[in-house]
Amino acid sequence: MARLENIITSIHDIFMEYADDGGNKKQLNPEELKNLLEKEIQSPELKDKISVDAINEAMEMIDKNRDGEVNFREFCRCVCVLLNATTNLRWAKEAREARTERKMKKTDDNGVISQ
Ligand SMILES: [Ca+2]
Ligand SMILES: [Ca+2]
Repeated sequence: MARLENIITSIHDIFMEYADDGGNKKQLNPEELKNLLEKEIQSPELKDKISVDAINEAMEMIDKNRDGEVNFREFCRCVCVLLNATTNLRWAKEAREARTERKMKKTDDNGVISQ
């Protein structure tokens, strides 16, 4: 399977796996959402974006139609927010590294030994 297809399938499978635990089998209740976020998000940067400790806060952010559960569309929106956050962090890191590299190169051109 192509990489993007693989990711799309994985997103669907993860949602269905956790949504299937209780109540509506195609929606995440707050407990199911908490379990999903705890187990499937490990990096501190992303944990900062969605607080598992304050699950009501996370629920408020994700549950756009205010029915108390997260449907697949709401979950996809949440994944997009996390994808954007990850991409922004990565690009910011690359920009910082490029600036540092340029500074070091400049210093070298002036004949100063850089550290
Ligand atoms: Ca459910
Ligand atoms: Ca909802």
